[in-house]
Amino acid sequence: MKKSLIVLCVVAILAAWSSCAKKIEVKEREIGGMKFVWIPSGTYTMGSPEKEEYLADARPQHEVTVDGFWMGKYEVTQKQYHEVLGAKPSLFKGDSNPVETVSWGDAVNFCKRFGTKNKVTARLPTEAEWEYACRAGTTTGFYWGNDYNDAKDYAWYGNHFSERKTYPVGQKKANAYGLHDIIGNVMEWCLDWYAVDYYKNSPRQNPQGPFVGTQRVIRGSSCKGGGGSSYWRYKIVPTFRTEDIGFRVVVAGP
Ligand SMILES: [Ca+2]
Repeated sequence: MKKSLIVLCVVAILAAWSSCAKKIEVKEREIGGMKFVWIPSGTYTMGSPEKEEYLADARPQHEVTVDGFWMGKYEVTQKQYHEVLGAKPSLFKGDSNPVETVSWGDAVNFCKRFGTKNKVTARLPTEAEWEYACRAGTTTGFYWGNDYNDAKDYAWYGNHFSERKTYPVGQKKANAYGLHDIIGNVMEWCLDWYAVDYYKNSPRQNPQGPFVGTQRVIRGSSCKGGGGSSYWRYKIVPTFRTEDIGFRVVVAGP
């Protein structure tokens, strides 16, 4: 009896220690009415494990180091987009819903205008920054673990809701860096050109993607589909606009 009590105590202490160890202090700031969280510099393993045979372009896994940066806590909303560019392009209307039906150029233009207006250097995240921020220290397929079914707590993604539309940002649980909807709701434009074999040649330090290309990288899956995992990647021509692609903003640190 005594023995099992001791074992129970040890298990409880270990569980408490492990949940503490995973906690990351979330540092926030607000710029021009947009909330940002600090993503600290670090090194991680980018890309898909070998077992995911269909994600050939997300292999091999490779070590990447990124500098710290501020990242939009939420996807850019329709209200924010309208305030900066005076346009309302989205199909699924709602001030707090993510803006969509925006091209890569529209997203870049927003970042430039937002940066000028608020006297900061604003841009889209690189693909390496995006995955690093999404993983938030995890090595599992999703930042909430490996179970696709747990998406219902964390993302507008998967089979836990029937209406295939966007939802107001921030309704689902954040990841450990404090980012909401980084998976699901809308897919997110990244800064990089896409190349199928880029991971074979990627530099280790702050990779910026290939120098040229015809398609840009999008990440994160959406309310309508996609691969879901932190390492899933997709590509699309930069002029394309559709109702489940939006973006979030990165601001240079510190
Ligand atoms: Ca998203």
